[in-house]
Amino acid sequence: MNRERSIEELHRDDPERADALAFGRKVDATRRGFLGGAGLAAMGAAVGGPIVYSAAMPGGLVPAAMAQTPAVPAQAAAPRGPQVLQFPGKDNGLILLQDRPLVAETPEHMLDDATTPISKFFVRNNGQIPDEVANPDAHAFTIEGEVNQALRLTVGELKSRYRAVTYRMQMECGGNGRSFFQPPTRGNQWGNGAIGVAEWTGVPLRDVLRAAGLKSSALFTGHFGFDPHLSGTPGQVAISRGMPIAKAMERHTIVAFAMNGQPIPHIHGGPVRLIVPGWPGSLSAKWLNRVLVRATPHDGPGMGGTSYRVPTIPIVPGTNVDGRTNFRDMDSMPVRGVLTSHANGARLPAGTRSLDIRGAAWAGELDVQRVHVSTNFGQTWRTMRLAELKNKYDWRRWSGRIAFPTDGYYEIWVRAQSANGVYQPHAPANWNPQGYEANSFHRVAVLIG
Ligand SMILES: Nc1nc2c(c(=O)[nH]1)N[C@H]1C(S)=C(S)[C@@H](COP(=O)(O)O)O[C@H]1N2
Ligand SMILES: [Mo]
Repeated sequence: MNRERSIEELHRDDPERADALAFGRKVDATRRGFLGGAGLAAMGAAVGGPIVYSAAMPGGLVPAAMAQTPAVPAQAAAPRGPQVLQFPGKDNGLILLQDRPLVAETPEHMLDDATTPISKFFVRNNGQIPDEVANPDAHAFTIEGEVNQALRLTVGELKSRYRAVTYRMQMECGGNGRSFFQPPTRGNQWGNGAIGVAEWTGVPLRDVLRAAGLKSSALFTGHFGFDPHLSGTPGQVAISRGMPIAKAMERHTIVAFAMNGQPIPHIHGGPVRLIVPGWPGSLSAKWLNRVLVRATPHDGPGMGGTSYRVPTIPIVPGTNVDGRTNFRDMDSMPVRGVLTSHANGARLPAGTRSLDIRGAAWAGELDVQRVHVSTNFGQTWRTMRLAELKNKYDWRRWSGRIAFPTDGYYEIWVRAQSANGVYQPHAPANWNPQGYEANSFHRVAVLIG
């Protein structure tokens, strides 16, 4: 479990406690940010042991250990703090972010498999969960709009008439990391766990589009699923997003019918869904029943305004803007790395002097070229080993060994660098009203002894 809270956030909730925890005494604004000897001792007590590299600790930093709240079973009376998802086929430990619509996150340490098992895969719904179709192979979807010949295909026909491919690919929610924004933004308060990397089997969307015949006016897609709107209003669409035709024609964009070698489970959009790897997960329409090819950008719910859009000119955090000007649609997801071998708050036996660690890193359209780990608040960084990719849009699994000079409190910081040289930032940048692209370092507290 990992919910880092900034000093501002802690101050907003309980300023006295925040000061006491961070500085060991009440402070006035001028002294805030300076760690005295008394403050350090108090902070060490709060995190359970001496902070070994305290000399390198940035002033005002709230230790990762203090930001964590253990998840509790959903039915227990717990008005605050995260709850655990209870859902058939899902492991214990996924964090329930919302009941209606159902939204659940995979905590970073549960992303330790090279291929994310279905039992650990995050869930994001915008509407109701639809009724399950009785005969999956008889379920049909259509290709309509700017095509020569509209096409209606059953899942059975999709499987028998087209050649399927299987790739291990990222599917990451556009809002992943949102909880790290300051000031907070609206939407599900994801940590870094709105990501799953499954083996997806399906037919390239471009093969189906070509069969329908794209007109020269075909510029954009719009995707529709059969999940009812939250309100239950017939005909009202829960979410319908679309993409430029070039991404639709990319060979890894597929109409998927299998996930990790089995029919896509109902909760993940079976019998058939789109997988649009490396771009916001909202494009990967579940319960697919229609792809509309358009001559203009799509305008379904989830398009326009500040939805899945980020500023092209940075705005003052907290500003109320409508996104109509100086915003662009999101495309590739940003670079992000996580530690998966140890959970935030892990305790290690006294005398532990080295530790094998591992994790994952990904960067949407781009490859990851480096993963660095620091145990001294970013003073020095060690380069981790990267595993091979199975295919484009796979994630980079990484591993390495770190050392600890003495017992005490440490934070393992992970930062990845994408192929264009860009590192994850210390704190999320380019604040935007709906909290997209928050990709700051992953911080994991460990206590030795
Ligand atoms: N029909 C439909 N498709 C959808 C959604 C939805 O609510 N309805 N949610 C989208 C969003 S925002 C994400 S992040 C992914 C989540 O897929 P998952 O639940 O399989 O993890 O599905 C996308 N496809
Ligand atoms: Mo999403």
